[in-house]
Amino acid sequence: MSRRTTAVAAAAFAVVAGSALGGCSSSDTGARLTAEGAYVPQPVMADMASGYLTVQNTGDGDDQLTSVTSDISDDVSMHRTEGGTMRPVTSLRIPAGGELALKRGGNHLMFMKLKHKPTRGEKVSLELHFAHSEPIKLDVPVEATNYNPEK
Ligand SMILES: [Cu+2]
Repeated sequence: MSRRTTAVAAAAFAVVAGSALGGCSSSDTGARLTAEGAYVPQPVMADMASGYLTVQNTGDGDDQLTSVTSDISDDVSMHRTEGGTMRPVTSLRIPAGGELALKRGGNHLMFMKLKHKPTRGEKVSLELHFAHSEPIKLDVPVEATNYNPEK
């Protein structure tokens, strides 16, 4: 009896874990999203960190990143960088057949009021929420402070 319950629970967990590993999500509006290359540089300050990632949309419908939640902060915002200044926005577009790139010097995530300062080698959990697609959960590595995969 209890053995059977355990097997059912394990199967259910495998399904959840499988979808989380893929980092993929689709919607009834035609968006097909994949999140990749996510990282958080080890922050210099104790109360604030940034985050970067790319969301690909291989579908034929647009979507929007509308919010991000995390285990290290209850206050995660999306920032758009224009002309050297950054400002918070309520959504970022992910065009059909295109991508939303959050990278150094450009649009990015900001984690405010950190519950603890993440250090290199640690993983930060992120959940991306979209206007149309199901959320994508990610375990994001904390990299060196100056890490930049673009260089
Ligand atoms: Cu910012």
